[in-house]
Amino acid sequence: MPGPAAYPHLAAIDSPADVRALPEAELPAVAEELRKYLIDTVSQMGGHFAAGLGTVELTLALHYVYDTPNDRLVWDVGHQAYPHKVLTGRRDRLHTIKGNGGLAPFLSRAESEYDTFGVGHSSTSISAALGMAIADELQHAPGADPKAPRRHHVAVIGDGAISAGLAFEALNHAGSLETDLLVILNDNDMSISENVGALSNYFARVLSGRLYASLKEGSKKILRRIPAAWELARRSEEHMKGMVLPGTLFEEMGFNYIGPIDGHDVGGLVKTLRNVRNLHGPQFLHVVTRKGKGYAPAEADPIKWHGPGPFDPDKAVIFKEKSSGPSYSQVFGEWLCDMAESDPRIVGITPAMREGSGLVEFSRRFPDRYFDVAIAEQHAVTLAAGLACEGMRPVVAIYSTFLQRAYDQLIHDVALQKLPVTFALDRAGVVGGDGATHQGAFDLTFMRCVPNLTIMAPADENECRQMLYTAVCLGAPAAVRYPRGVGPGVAPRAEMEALPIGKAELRREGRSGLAIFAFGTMVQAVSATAERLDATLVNMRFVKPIDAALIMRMADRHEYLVTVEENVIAGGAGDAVLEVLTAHGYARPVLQLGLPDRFIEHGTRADNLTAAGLDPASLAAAIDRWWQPRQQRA
Ligand SMILES: Cc1ncc(C[n+]2csc(CCOP(=O)(O)OP(=O)(O)O)c2C)c(N)n1
Repeated sequence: MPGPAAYPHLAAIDSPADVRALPEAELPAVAEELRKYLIDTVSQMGGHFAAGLGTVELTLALHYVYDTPNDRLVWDVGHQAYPHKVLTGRRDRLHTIKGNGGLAPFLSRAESEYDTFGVGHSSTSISAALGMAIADELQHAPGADPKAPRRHHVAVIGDGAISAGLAFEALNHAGSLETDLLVILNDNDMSISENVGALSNYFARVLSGRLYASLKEGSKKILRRIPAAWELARRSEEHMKGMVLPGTLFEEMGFNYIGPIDGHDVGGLVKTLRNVRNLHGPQFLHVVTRKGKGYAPAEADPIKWHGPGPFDPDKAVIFKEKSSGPSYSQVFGEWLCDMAESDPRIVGITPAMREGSGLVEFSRRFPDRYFDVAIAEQHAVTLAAGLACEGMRPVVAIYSTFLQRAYDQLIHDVALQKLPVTFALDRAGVVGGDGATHQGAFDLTFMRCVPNLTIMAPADENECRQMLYTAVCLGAPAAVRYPRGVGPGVAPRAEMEALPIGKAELRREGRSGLAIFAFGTMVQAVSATAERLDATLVNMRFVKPIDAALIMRMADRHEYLVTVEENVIAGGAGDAVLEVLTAHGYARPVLQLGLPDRFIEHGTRADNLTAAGLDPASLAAAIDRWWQPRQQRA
C-alpha cells in the first residue's frame, strides 16, 4: 500500500469524527485522495469498483453532515460502500476485502458500528432505515428514557436497487407516515448492466426535463383543434407540469422531493444535506452521480468495471484469470442460444444479471425473447409463469441466492400450477468473494419440499447442458443448479439428449461395502476417494425425484453409505436419501457430508469449500475417519 505521503488527508482520517473536524474547503481534496486510494487499492486485489467511485463525494458529505454512527446511515447492497469503509476506520484493511479473513464484501454489523444494517442483497435500505426511525420515535415517546439519543435516519439506494418491489413496499409505507426519514436516490442510470424499466426511463426524463417540453408542444398541436379540450388542458397545465416535472411520483407517494442535484459537488451536497437534515417527515433527495467517476475507463464502460479482478490502473488492463475451460454460466448461455435457435418458444429472463448469468450473447442474438426485468426476482418468476401459461418455454436464469427472494412465486405461481418454467440456478453452492449473503447454500433444501418440481445437479459441463435440455423437454417446472466458475472440464456435446427422469448414474461399483451418493460438484470431489477405498460411487443427478430404486439396490449391497452435496445438510439432498431408506425400512449407518449449519464467510471458492470441509482432501479425511473403524466390520 502506498504510504501516508501519497494520502496526507486520508492518513489523518481514522473515523468520521476526523472528517467532521476538517474545514469544508478541504473536502474536495479529501475526495480526490479517496478516489485515488480506491483505484490504487482495488487495482491490486479486485472488487466492486465503479459504484464506489461514484459515491465518493456523497459518502464524504454524509459523514460530514450527519453524526455517524449515532445518526443511522443505511446503504443499499453495500457494493458502493468502499469509500464508507475507508472513512470509518477500515482504510488500512481495504486491500483485504473479500479475501479469507478480510473485510466483508458488503456491509456487516459485526464488522463496524458504522454498518448499521447487514447487506449484500439489494433493496432493503428503505425498510431497514424506516424500522430504525420508527424505533427511535417509539423510544422517545412520552415516558421513555430522556437520555436516549435522538438520531437522523438516512437510506441510500441506487436507481437499480430501487426498482425492486421491496423498495416500493417501503416507500409506500414510509410515505404514509410522518416519521422523519431521508431516502437518497443515487441515480447513475446504471444497474450492473444498463438500468432498465419504466422507472429508470422516468428518472432519465426527470433529468432531461425534455418530456415536459415535448408533451406540451405535442398536446398543443392536437388540442388546439378542439377548443374546449384546449381550455381544459390550459387550465390543468399546472397539474400537467406536476405529472412530468421532477419528483412528482415521489411527491404523490407522500415524500418531499428534493433535486435532482449534482452528486459530485461535495460543497453542494453538504449544503443540501444540512438543509434536509432539519426537515420533518419523509424526504426524498435525488442525487445524480456517474458510475466509475474519476477513472476514465470505468466511466466509459461501467459494466466492465463494476467488479473487476486485479488490474493495471495505468493501462486499464484487467488481468485475466487463468481458466481451464468455459464456466458453467457460459455453458448455460451457449445452451440457451442453441435451444432458442431451434425452439421459438424459448424465452430468457434475468433479474438484472445479464453478464453474471452468461446471457450477453443471447441478449444480442434474440433481443425479442430476452427480458432483463431489473432487480425484480419475484416478477421474473411470475412473468415466466405467465409466459408458460400461453405455451412459451421460459428459462429463468437466476442465482441460487436471489431465488430466495422469489420463493412464493416458485411455489404458488409455478409449481402449484405445474407450469413449464426452467430455472437455471447459477452460483449454487459456495461462491467465494461475495461471501455469506451470496452463498447458494439453501436451494436444494427450499426447493426439495416443493411438489411438482424436478431438481437436477450436474456433475460436469456436458451434464449441465443435457440437464437444461431435459428440463425444457419435461414440460413441467424444473431446476438445474450449477456452481460458480468452471467444472471438471467435460466438453459439452453439441447434440442434446434428454436424460431419463429420476435416474442416477452408477459411476463405479466397489467391493468394500461402502457406497457414496454424490450430488453435482461433489461427484468429482469424491471420485479419487471412492477409487482409493474401492467404494461404489453414484452420481445421483436428480435430487428430485430421487432414484429410490437405485438407493435401495445400493443399500441391499452395501452396509455403509455416504451422501455428499454442496448444499446445507439440513433438508438437503442427503436427507432425500435418508427419507428413502427410512420409508423402506433400511437401517444403515449413513455419513452425511455437506455445508454446515452456519453461514460461510468470504474468501475464494476454494477457501469456502475448505471452510466447509468439502474440498477433496477434507472429504477424503472425513470419509476415512468415519469409514476406517467400520471397515473391519463390513
Ligand atoms: C436481490 C439482489 N439481486 C441482484 C443483486 C446483484 N446486484 C448487485 S449490485 C446490482 C446493481 C445495483 O444497481 P444500483 O443500485 O443502481 O447501484 P450502482 O451499481 O449503479 O451504483 C445488482 C443487480 C443483488 N445484490 N441483490
